[in-house]
Amino acid sequence: MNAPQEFTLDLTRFIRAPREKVFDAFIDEALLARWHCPRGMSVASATVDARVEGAWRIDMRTRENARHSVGGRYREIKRAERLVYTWAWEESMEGMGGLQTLIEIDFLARDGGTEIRMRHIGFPSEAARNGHNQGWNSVFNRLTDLLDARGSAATLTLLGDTASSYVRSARIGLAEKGLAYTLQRAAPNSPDIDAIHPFGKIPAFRDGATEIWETSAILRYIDEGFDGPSLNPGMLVDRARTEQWVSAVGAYMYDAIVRRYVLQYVFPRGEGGSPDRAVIDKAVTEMARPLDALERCYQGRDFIGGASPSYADILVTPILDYAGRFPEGAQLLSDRPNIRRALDVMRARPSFAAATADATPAAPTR
Ligand SMILES: N[C@@H](CCC(=O)N[C@@H](CS)C(=O)NCC(=O)O)C(=O)O
Repeated sequence: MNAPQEFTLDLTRFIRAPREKVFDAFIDEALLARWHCPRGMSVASATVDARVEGAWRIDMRTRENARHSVGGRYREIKRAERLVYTWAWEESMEGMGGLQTLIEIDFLARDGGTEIRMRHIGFPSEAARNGHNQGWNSVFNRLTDLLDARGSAATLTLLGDTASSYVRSARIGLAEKGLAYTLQRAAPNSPDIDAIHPFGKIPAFRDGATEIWETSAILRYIDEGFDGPSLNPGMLVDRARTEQWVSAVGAYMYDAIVRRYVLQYVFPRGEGGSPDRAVIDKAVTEMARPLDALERCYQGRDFIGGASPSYADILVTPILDYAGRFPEGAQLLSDRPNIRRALDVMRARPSFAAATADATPAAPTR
C-alpha cells in the first residue's frame, strides 16, 4: 500500500535584527507571548522547556475567545543557528488535530539582519499547507514588528497618491490605530498598484506578503489585526449604521461628490481647460441627496456609529473636506450644520492632520 502523501511548506523571511535576538524570540516564553499567533489573535500562554526533548506549548485565542493550542518537543537546539521541533495542534485545525508535524529552522546572519529559513514538514493536504502558509506569514509579520526597529512600518505599506480621498481615509484609519507604516507613492493603474489591485485603484496595502485592496477592507484589516481603539465601535445598531455608510460612500457619495464634482475643478475638462459647468451642475444636484441623509444621520451625534470615529466617519471625512473646498460644495455644507459640526470634530483630530499635511490637490480655478 502507498504511504499517504505529505506536503511541505518552505518559507524564507528576512528580519532586520541580530540573529541571536531572532533565535531567542523562538524559545523565550515572554517573547513568544508577544508574537506567536496570527494577526487578530492573541497568545493566552506560552510555556517552553528549551532542552532537547523538552516540551513547548502555545495557547492562542481568537477575538471571539476560541482556543487554538499547539505544542511539541524540541529535537535540536543550536543557539542562533538551528532549531528543530515537533508541532501538533491539540484541537482540530485543517484536519490536523493531534497530527505530529516537524519544523526545521535555520537562522542565517545576512545583510545586517537575519534570514529565517523554515521548513514545516508533514501536512496531510495541500489545503492544510496553504492555510499554514498564510498563518505563518501573519505570525512572522508580528515577529518582524517586534524585532525590527521600524516596528509595524517594517511590515505595513500603504500604496497610493496622498491627494486621493480613499488614500487619505486609509491614512486616517492607520493614524487612529496608532500604527506606523510605510507610504509608497503610486498612481492608479501603475505597475505597483496593478500588482495588488485587480481594478488598478488606490489605495492598495501590504502587510508583509499579505495584500489587501479596497479601503474598507484595509480599514477592517488594521482594525481587527491590531490593538488600539476600535474603528467599528458601539452597539449593534451603531455598527450596522457604520456598514450602511461604508456602502453608501461607494454606491452614492464618491461618484457624485469626488469623481464628478471635485475632480472637475482639480482636473478641468471643459472648454479652454476650465471646469465643465454642465457636469458640475448635474453633480451638485445629485450631491444634495446623500448629504441630506448624512445630515440626518449626524443629528445629535458627532460620529456615525458609537462615540468615536468609525470606518464610516473615516471614509466620509476626506470626501466632505474636498467638497467644502469648492464653491457649491462649501454652500451645500454650510446649509447642513450637523455635517459641518461632525466634519470639524474629525478635522480637529491628529489623525486628520497626519493624513492631510502632504495631501495637496490643485487649487480651485474659480
Ligand atoms: N472602491 C475603491 C475605490 C478607490 C478609488 O476609486 N480610488 C480612486 C482615487 S480616490 C482611484 O484610484 N481613481 C483612479 C481611477 O479610477 O482610475 C476603494 O474603496 O478603495
